[in-house]
Amino acid sequence: MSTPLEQWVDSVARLTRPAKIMWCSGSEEEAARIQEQMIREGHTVPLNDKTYPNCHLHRSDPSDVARTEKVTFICTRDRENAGPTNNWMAPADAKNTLTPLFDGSMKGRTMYVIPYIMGPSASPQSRIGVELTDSAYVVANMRIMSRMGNVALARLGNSDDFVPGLHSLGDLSPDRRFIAHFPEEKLIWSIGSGYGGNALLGKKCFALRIASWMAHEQGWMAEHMLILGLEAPSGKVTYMAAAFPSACGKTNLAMMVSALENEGYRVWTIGDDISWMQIGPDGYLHAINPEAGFFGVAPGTNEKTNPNVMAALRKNTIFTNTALTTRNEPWWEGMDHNPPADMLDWQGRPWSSSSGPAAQANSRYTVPAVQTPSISPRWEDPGGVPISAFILGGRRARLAPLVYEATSWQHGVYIAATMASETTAATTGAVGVTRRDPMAMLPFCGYNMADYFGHWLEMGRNIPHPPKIFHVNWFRKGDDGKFLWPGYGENVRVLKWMLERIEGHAAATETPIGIVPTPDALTLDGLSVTRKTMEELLSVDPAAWTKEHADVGTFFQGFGERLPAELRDEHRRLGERLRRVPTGSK
Ligand code: GTP
Ligand code: SPV
Ligand code: MN
Repeated sequence: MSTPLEQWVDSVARLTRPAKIMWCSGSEEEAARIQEQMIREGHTVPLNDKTYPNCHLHRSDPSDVARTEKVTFICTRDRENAGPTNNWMAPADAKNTLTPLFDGSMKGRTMYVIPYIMGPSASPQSRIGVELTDSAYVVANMRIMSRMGNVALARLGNSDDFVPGLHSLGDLSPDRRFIAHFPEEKLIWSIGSGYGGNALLGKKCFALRIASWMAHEQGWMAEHMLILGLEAPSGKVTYMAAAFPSACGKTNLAMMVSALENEGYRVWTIGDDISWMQIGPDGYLHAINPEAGFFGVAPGTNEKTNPNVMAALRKNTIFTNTALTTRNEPWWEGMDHNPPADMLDWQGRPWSSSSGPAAQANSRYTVPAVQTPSISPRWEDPGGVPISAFILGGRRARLAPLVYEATSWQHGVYIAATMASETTAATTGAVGVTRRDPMAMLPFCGYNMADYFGHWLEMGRNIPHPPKIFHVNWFRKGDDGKFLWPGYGENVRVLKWMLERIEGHAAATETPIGIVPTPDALTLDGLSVTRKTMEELLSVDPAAWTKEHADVGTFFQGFGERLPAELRDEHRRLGERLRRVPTGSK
């Protein structure tokens, strides 16, 4: 008798017709063979084995360098269950469209079977997935990003309780690229891309789109959030989870080297992208990081902005679409001031300063989480860590103050549901366009977003000690177009204010949009930010917010009757508060 997993593998092999099937064990010897295979295929080179031991540079197809939201589908029987913010196809139509593309797509190639656990191996909150792929690069990445191989098979046994994900490179043509999710069956089909969130199916496809559906059904939360611990001088660690859209600073905040380390404040990393949370026996929301590695943005990463990750990625790391120096080392914009001479750019072509960026704007590193010096001793705690704060944020050149706090859970859900951010290179399409990105989940929510808002409201009613909700904006710019706030390690000053709010003793003033620190409430010792800049960073402009309020109204209309009444109420109340502010005041 074959197991449910074996039956599925057989049926996929009959469709895709690989020359060979390889079950991944997760062993070191297997990892070495996969690396050799990648090098033979010609898109991967080993890096300097003295300065970057066991590291590789992979160049993806130039048309395949970011997630492609346009061809990402939620395939529910009823279109309404996918909602107005997702692309939808009927499950049968999706299968009819994709089956011919998978037909024979692995001919002459190896099909890898990757059983994996999302979450610490010993955690009851963890879940199992299995990815079938014809990409050695995907295997090498999944090995870093998840607990992969025999450890997952042992946990699965003969059970059918796993999320199947079928992936094939196909012909890599953007016209024949589809990332299809079948949440009712908990199934994923992805073809035509070898890149990041399109191809590493444990990450956005399972841990967010399918998991958000499961979480809604089962009463937990799957969120696009980093998880960090803020240690205070007393030694007490307070855990926080933060939702920022793609390429808006999650990895950097999670691994920050605190500017207040001398005062005893430091940051511990639990996760940098995804958080699975359920209510613990102590009445707090408990978070686990479902991933085992970091798939981080390279450009802008350096010894000053993120020394922890710079230390981490000196071994066992895969670089994707960075430049290559003559010393066989990776390079990207913002790594240091002076680009080394005679580099190859991300496509392997000789680079000169007139030929544009050397590294692709969404170039990335894949690094095991344990290699990060700031990794929390509790990062694999089977029970997760108790969360005291949710932090929401995005890129807003104008409008949003450095930090503000919601007056209640319901008000916090309104702030989360109306978040907006300027788009980045993490997804294909225009960069720098402001769009609504509720909970930083716009591209990742596996069901109707109005129902998802309802789920947040419901969770708030059920959590005895819900996290306090804050909103931050590290990206506000002055009239000169420069960032007003120094960001990175200095962001700990804002976290410290949050901690004091949680403990109930930080100075703050109420504004129409929420609770803002007084300019003196933030610890600014050793920082060259003037009082005037600080006031600008914390200012709330009623006229600009009145425009924002109208824009949110239009956004909400898209959800029709399904939008929870609580959010309509919060929206009306914000309008009233804004109207009460005397015009011309700040
Ligand atoms: P995904 O992996 O796509 O989900 O991205 P992320 O949210 O983890 O973003 P990440 O931390 O990788 O940062 C993305 C970009 O924003 C990088 O180029 C960073 O250098 C930059 N960045 C991060 N934090 C700050 C900050 O506090 N201030 C400024 N100005 N830039 C920042
Ligand atoms: C993001 O875009 O939010 C990422 C990178 O974390 S990817 O894995 O491509 O989704
Ligand atoms: Mn992300």
